[in-house]
Amino acid sequence: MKLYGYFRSSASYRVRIALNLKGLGCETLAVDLRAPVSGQRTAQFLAVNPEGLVPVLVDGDRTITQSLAIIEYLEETHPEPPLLPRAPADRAQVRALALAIACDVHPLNNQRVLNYLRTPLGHDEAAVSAWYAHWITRGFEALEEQLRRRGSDGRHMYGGTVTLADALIVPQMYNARRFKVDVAPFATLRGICGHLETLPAFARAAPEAQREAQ
Ligand SMILES: N[C@@H](CCC(=O)N[C@@H](CS)C(=O)NCC(=O)O)C(=O)O
Repeated sequence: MKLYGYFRSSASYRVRIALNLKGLGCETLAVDLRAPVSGQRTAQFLAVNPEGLVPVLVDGDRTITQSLAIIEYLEETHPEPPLLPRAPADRAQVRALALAIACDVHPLNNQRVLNYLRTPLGHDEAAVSAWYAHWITRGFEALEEQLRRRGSDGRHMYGGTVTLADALIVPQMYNARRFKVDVAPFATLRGICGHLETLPAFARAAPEAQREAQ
């Protein structure tokens, strides 16, 4: 398998976590998202993914885009250890937590969205940072409340084992810290990430642990 990704891309980070949890080897094909390289906009990469987004997994003659589709593909092709609980109601809860991040927080703060706020909309860096912090804060407030209602174990987003939702929260927390969002109010999320980041599968997936970061 080959993974097109970028070391600081949180969507790529999610997939790296899932690959590590399942003990799967994967060749990394680095796509530098930084201007002026903007590798995601090259004709070569757009031929791989017309959306111009990473990650993309290539498995044999299959090309799979979208991090959650990739992780569910890995889950179905390599079921152990499971990243989704067995019971349908529990699976739905885990997916709901993951989708709250992947659909309702992350896309609003994607690089292309931030760039559009700057040009052509003309917002300055203070306004862009406020936008960024706003959507992470709203998302994290809702997640904290979900965890409070459900009674989190303080180490996982759902139940007592690592799930898909854990592979989503750690990269999102990384983004929040990187962009200096105040995460102090989110004690449960911080505690969960603090635990997960100590696990080898998560530590080896961290942006700083990637070759491009060296
Ligand atoms: N929903 C997509 C999001 C992918 C995505 O937004 N990737 C970002 C990096 S985290 C990207 O490639 N951004 C390039 C850009 O904004 O131009 C997924 O989950 O895979």
